[in-house]
Amino acid sequence: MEKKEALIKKFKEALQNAQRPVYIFDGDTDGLSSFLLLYHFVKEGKGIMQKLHVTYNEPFIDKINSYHPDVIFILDKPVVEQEFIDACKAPVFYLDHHPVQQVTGCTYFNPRMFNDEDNSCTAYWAYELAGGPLWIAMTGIIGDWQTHHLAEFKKAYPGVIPPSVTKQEDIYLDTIWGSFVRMINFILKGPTKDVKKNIKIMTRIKEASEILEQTTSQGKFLYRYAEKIQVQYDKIRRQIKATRSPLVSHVYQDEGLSFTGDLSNELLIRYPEKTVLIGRQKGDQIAFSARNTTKDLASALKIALEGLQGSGGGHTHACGGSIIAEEFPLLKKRLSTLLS
Ligand SMILES: [Mn+2]
Repeated sequence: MEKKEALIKKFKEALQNAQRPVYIFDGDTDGLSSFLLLYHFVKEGKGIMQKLHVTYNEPFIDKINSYHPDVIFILDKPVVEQEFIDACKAPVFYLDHHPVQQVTGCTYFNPRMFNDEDNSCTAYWAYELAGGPLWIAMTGIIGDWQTHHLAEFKKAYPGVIPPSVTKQEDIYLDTIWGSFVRMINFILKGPTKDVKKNIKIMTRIKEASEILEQTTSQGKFLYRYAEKIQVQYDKIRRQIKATRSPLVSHVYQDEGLSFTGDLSNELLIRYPEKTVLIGRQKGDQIAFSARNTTKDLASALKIALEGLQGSGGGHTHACGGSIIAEEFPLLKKRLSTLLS
């Protein structure tokens, strides 16, 4: 295996030589920030946000190859299909921090290859490569639940995070910077056409204050967009109350916006001792996500789903699945018993 420094050097060279890159990035703040950092460095190229795994499919590959990129950067994607990499006609540089993938035919950097404990987010590495701007890096870092460069950031941007606040959870929920990160997360939601436009505008934003204080028309536009999404998020959020049950749970109707991850994040911070169960209903199916911090959720879910028309699984403290709507209350009841 190549040395870490040698790999970083290869990425830096690729970035310096890039003339017409394509960037494929994950559909969250870490992915977006990583893209923006690289884009600010190269000042050229085409960004493509991808919410799902990067898999081989012809229209997608055609879209990329027909742009005639000289290099392809894949950022913050947990899974990239080998077939996809093989079909790319330009060198692929894959930067990520999720569990290590077995991929060939590309230059792959993942901090976990060198230290399994190191899951420093993609924006952190993109900042290492591109060197700035720091506020963009901090959007991805805080958005990805990390605190790299915090002291430096507080100094460079006084006021957005009070000096005494150091925990990620507190930053996320109770500071100006936390609300900024959530705003950026919200501009990635909605119809594809709108999201594309928002991303394009983001490439033109020079300072966070343009958005936070609405000092430019572009900043104002993004602020207002985020505000509209926020209203819908709050409408759902307000309906959720914790009871004595070990579960905090809620089902909302799918209206084209997915808030499952955001709701789980916020609720888990507010109720760290509980298991958070969020469902998104579409027709007679409910797609759900469950998270907690201490109890073995994966085992409980497996038992709770027995005999039900649903499926699910995942990690010890983070699971997902789907079930027919009429059986959701039963699933809830069982989980509540198993996790109490
Ligand atoms: Mn990430």
